[in-house]
Amino acid sequence: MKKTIITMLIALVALVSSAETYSYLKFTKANGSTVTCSVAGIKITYDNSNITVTNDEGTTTIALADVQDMYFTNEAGDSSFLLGDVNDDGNVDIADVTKIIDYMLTNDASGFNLEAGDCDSNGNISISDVIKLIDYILLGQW
Ligand SMILES: [Ca+2]
Ligand SMILES: [Ca+2]
Repeated sequence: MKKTIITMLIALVALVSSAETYSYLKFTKANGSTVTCSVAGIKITYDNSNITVTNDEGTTTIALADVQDMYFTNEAGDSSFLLGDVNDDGNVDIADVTKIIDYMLTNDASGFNLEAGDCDSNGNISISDVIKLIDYILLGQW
């Protein structure tokens, strides 16, 4: 009996120590932007069309239809950027295409949002990001 209890305690300790703790809850929206919420004091509620996250920092409301992905992470990351909005002006347009090409030619990253420019999310900036961005501008979807 004593041996069983000790074995169970060891198993419990192992289970607790292997469980990961995360610092942030992150949402990816349909337009590719992300919203990062600290899990400190987090409370999540749903209503008909919105998800509301309340934490120690305040309240964030996101339309459920706009949520593409939701996951826990330890990366604070950039709280929000618009995928393809390379020049950070809030719009995805031909000026962003020009900016990516400029960056590829000059390697000058000033005023260039690298994260937003990696349209195919492969970790680097290349001609495939330009193609993807042009496709998005023409078709309206990634
Ligand atoms: Ca832009
Ligand atoms: Ca890329």
